[in-house]
Amino acid sequence: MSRNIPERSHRRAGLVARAARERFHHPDFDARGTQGWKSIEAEGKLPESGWRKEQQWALDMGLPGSESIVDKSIPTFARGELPHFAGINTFLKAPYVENVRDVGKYDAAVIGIPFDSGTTYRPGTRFGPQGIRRISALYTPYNYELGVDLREQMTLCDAGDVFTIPANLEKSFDQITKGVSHVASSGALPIMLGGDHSIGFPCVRGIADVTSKRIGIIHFDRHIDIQEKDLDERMHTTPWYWATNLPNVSATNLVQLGIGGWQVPRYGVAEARKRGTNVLTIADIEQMGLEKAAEIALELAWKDTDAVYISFDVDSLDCGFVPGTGWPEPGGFLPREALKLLGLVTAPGICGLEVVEVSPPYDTSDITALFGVRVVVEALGSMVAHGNLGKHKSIIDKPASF
Ligand SMILES: [Mn+2]
Repeated sequence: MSRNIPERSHRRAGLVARAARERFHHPDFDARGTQGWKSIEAEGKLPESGWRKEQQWALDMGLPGSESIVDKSIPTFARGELPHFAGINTFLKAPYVENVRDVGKYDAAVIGIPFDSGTTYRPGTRFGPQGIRRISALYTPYNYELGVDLREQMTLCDAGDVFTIPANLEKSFDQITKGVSHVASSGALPIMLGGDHSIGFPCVRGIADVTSKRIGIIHFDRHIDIQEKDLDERMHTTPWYWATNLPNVSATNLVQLGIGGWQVPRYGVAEARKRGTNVLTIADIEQMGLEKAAEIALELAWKDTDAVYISFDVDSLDCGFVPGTGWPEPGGFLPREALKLLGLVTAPGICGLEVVEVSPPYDTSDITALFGVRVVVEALGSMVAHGNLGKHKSIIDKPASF
């Protein structure tokens, strides 16, 4: 409370200082109503058998620690989550699935797509999967506010990278589609680490190919990315032109969040108008609020569709938060806005997720890559919290056989 003149006069009168008393006088405040308290309570209800299993596995694989180590759960060779600075990095130190035929044993599979040949300005996103994996080592599988522990409540693997062909967009697209189709067919949720945004088309095609059902897309970006070609090729400015040409993907189910600024090509805008995509700018979202924006996005993406795909371009954030990206633009989302919106739109379940345009060579202190990690764990955490991870399996009715 403010220290105003009457309080001072009380003090002079020899009364107990009101400021000191009133600081603790909030009759409406119920600590147990806060998220902080509820989260503390919720943690106590989470199992820890996954963690115990990992510790035992670490001892079995890495040898029990030396005599002087008091904590007998510590192995000689680092295995699993700890220490965060050690180990061979997969995404979130999830098991590396060397034989990709085994991905179906997991609820979700991370696929690296190291590809930046669709870039029209800054390159470097071919190092995106490595950069994201490396800083993902910083994370635990537990989220305090959501009260979820991914290690206890789901299984995740890292399928490694798709073999892309830097000199050839089309061959790379075919490789990416085949890889995504394989993972989607296995039943594991495909999570793609880009890579520039040109991968949006082959990734969606990979899922659309293995289902007769219709797919909506929620796209976070500053850029509209729906022109037919750029520099005579299907570059990272074009994915939604091609994706919404697929027979079971409609532009009217494409919801584009955060578009704006001075880097949106007019050809793309004309195409969006022609096809009837749905755009909410930062100003639109700010005005209506995040909850309403999420409701509208879900309504449009799920209208007459059976699943929704999420494409998250990290440049949808204000460039101050994502220096390591291909086309930085001021005025985008704040990180906490984007995370909240992402959590809301992934809550009902999704059929795939891509996080694109992380360019480690331009990054500072890993912050762009770190946000890339956060996009993935936020989506998984939200689906786990709402019990909707795995719902996408029901749409796979034309599994790819390789
Ligand atoms: Mn973009």
